Amino acid sequence: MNLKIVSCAAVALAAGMARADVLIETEGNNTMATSNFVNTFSANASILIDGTLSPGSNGPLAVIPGDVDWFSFTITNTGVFVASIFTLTPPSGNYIPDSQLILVNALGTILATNDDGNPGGGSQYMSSIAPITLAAGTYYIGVTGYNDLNLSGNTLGTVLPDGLNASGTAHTENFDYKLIIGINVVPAPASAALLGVFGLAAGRRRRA
Ligand SMILES: [Ca+2]
Ligand SMILES: [Ca+2]
Ligand SMILES: [Ca+2]
Ligand SMILES: [Ca+2]
Repeated sequence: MNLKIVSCAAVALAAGMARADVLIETEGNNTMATSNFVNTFSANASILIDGTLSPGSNGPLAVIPGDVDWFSFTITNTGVFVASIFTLTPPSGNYIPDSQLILVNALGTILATNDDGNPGGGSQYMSSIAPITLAAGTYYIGVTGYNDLNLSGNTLGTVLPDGLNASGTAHTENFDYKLIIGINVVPAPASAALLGVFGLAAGRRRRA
């Protein structure tokens, strides 16, 4: 055991230099209104969410929509957000797990969607949301299965997930996942304003 590494890690944890938390998904979270609330963030954070996406059914008499999982979080400052979803469920026969992700603000405006961003080269059809700057507020991230969002490639989608494909059939995705979300807070407006004042003063000095 390397005692130096252990003691450094202990110091880092004690100083609050890094935060990592795990959340286990709780059903029913199929709508924004019934989302699993993750946390309120005022500092950099990385959260791991463990969940399962369950298939709907397309029976002869009824269609039961596929599972949709919503998670919500609040940030108290402007922050840069990222998300990636991985599966540990191996391909089976012709089936390869195929996720879709969506990021929505509190007004229901779609900010980002992704189909096959495939972080880290895992299953080829898993998703990721590239760094996006968010103002302070509450946001919702949704996990669903192909092709609930009617996405054409990785273009920005226009529909909220309902567990149904464009043709009205249920998505039948069936996999366990690990959803990683990260938030890095950018300098608060007060700090930026202060920098601006100093910059202005410096500029005036240069011109004098
Ligand atoms: Ca679920
Ligand atoms: Ca669900
Ligand atoms: Ca996909
Ligand atoms: Ca749909």
